Amino acid sequence: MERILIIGAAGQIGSELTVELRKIYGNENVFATDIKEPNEDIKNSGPWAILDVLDVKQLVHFVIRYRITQIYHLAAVLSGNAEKIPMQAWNINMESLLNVLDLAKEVEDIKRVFWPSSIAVFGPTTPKDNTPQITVTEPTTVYGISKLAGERWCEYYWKRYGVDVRSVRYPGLISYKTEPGGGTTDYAVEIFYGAIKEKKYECFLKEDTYLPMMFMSDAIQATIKLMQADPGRLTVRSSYNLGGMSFSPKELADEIKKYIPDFEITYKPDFRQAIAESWPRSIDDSVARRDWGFNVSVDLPEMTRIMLKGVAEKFGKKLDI
Ligand code: AKB
Repeated sequence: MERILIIGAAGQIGSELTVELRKIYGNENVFATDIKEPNEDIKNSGPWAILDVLDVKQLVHFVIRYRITQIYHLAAVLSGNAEKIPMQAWNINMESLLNVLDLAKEVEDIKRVFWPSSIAVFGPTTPKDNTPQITVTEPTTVYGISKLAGERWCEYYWKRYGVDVRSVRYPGLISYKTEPGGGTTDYAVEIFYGAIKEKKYECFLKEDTYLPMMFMSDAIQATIKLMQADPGRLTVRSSYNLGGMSFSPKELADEIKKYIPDFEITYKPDFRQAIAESWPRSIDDSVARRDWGFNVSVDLPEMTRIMLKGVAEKFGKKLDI
């Protein structure tokens, strides 16, 4: 029987992943933890606790006490925020991962670890379109540097100690249940709140900035699929490229206008423009498709519809779309 620890369960990915994992493994077997309280659904449907992954003693105690067999370590400082506190972000992102990897190496019960990497491992010297699995990785953000170093550590722990750690390079993730915080791709979520609340949005990226994106349900399915895959099929132990869809702020705004014709978007690029320009426009995820059957089902029109409906409901509005 699996007993799963989620670190970062109150965040954008964690809040939805916890729900899905509880459906599969049973509510009582999925332990939601974070440094802040998760949402009511998570608190009411299964075990949760305040846990700081940087506190090794607390972490070890928790893992032993609840006989944890799998860890999903999702806590991180994202790209935009990390640029404001570079050394702190580096320490948080690296120390937390190394704490988890070391724990998995030492505690026999822990059979599998998931850790997310990002398209941020790529940089301005990487081919921008259909970016291959193996290519130039010279990130210019502290977040990207921490994710690239993290990938190297994951592969090292697998090769050197046999820690079964699995990872994907998430593109920008879009969801309405829990808002993201401090990322460069966050505009693609914020825009829906602007559209529903005020029929307008000021975008911090230029209108023609293409970035790879994915709807959260596809990201969650991919994560679980990778974690359930036969280890013998996995040829990448650093992190798998995941694509999804690619669009620009203008294309997304045009899609929103199909439902809200008087929606207005304006552009005021800030420091995140340079980050976005250093990342790929689209991703080649053929290796993930081949190794463990990665696929996506939500495209830009479908995502726009789901997001508008979901955000509208949050504000007590009903959109008949
Ligand atoms: C960010 O924008 O920092 C993240 C990411 C692409 O990893 N969403």
